[in-house]
Amino acid sequence: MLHFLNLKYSLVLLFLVHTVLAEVKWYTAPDGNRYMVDDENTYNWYESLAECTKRGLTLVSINSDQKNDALLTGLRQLNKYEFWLGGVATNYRNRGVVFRWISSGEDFDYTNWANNEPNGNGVEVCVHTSNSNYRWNDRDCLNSKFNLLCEENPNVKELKKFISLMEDYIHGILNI
Ligand SMILES: [Ca+2]
Repeated sequence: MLHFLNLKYSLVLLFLVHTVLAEVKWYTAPDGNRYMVDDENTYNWYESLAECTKRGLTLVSINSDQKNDALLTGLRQLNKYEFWLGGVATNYRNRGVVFRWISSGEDFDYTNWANNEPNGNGVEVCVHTSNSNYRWNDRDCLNSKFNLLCEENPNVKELKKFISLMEDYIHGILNI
């Protein structure tokens, strides 16, 4: 009986430890965008994408100076610098290396590459923030471990806005 109880308490303790380790933080940037961060554990790019996805989120895309500045306001407070972004490269036979955002499928328009980056020539395929200036580097997706950063999928956010507008519209028509 004692043996059984010990096992039970051990399992409870294991669960608690796991829960504490898996704790993530949320913060709202000055532009209203919300981000989820796990700065204790390290993930490769695929694990980061999976962690975001299973929470209904996605890896972050940065398509303007304004979004970049607002995002970095929060990240600087954590004193952590290396986060995977949702940028990924494809090496096309006729176009060469093209970087795009995984949440939207859009090619990079805005960029914030570090000096002499990207230099991966389609071998370093995934993009992350690096150093204290958070400028971007292309890097091997599988063997590099960084912090986790997720956001609500911008397309899902737009869709929710659209559905809410439609609901208001229909309620207006039906007067309910
Ligand atoms: Ca690189």
